[in-house]
Amino acid sequence: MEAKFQQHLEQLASQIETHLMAYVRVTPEIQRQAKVMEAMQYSLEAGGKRIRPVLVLEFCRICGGSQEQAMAAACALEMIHTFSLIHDDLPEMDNDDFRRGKPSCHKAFGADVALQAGDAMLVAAFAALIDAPLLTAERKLELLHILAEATGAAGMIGGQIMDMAFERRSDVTLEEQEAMCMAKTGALIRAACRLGCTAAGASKERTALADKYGAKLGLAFQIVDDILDVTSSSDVLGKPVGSDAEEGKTTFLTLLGLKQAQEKAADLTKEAKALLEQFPENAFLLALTDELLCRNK
Ligand code: GRG
Repeated sequence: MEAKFQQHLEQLASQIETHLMAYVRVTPEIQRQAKVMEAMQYSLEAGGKRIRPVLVLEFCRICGGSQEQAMAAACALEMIHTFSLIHDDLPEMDNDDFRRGKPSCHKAFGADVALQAGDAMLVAAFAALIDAPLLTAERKLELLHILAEATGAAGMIGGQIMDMAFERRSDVTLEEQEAMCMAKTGALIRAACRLGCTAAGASKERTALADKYGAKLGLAFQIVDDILDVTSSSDVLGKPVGSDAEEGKTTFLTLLGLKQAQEKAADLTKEAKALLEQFPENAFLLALTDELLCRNK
């Protein structure tokens, strides 16, 4: 199972990467914007686990859809995620010099280009869906709605705004921390599951189940992210570690301690897997859910 799982994961990631690079190809019409395009390519090809697009493709598959139907949504979501990482690393935000094992976008290209590359990536994500092959206009509209809601002030960006406000406070409660992480990290992971189901034309009930799974996985994912910031190394993670503690940030670790945080992530993983039981051909997603709990980066 382990080897088969790894092989399938690598195959999906490689297909996603091929499609992603096609969206940022420099064509003769955009020669003058080559620097920004280069920065977009740099951040997109820097690697990363590709969890969100893999979830899109897999939920589409287990809901009876094809990879071609879901690929544009998968790439669009990874572009939104990459935009958020580029902007998150900027000096005005987290000011991180490394990402995915390489100098962050602004370190390689300057803050002005990185800002524009992030903006252009955000727009390219929506354009990818608008131009998606094989989907009806109605289905594209549903997908665009999911993507917009998950990205905006009610989703990831809203979570980032909450996170920044929490940095000025030392009395953040567990409930508030969960709400912030559900938006900042959970929104895109939930969207991944919903995008996959919607691309396949799954029922509302099925899509709602996938959304519930995504909510649990998203929270578990962020708890593990907080844990790794303390227990891992920058070599393994490809980005600085210990920054949360350095900045005195509230995290699941400061609120719960290591043991309880690990237990909470394990409980959420178990609940997420129970929801997956209601889907056919779920072996890969079950293994992925476990893998994300035990990951080292
Ligand atoms: C200007 C308010 C404002 C917002 C801009 C910066 C931003 C948008 C949002 C920040 C969102 C963010 C960086 C969330 C972190 C989520 C997270 C756990 C990221 C790491 O995801 P992985 O582990 O990364 O999947 P890889 O590199 O593997 O893709």
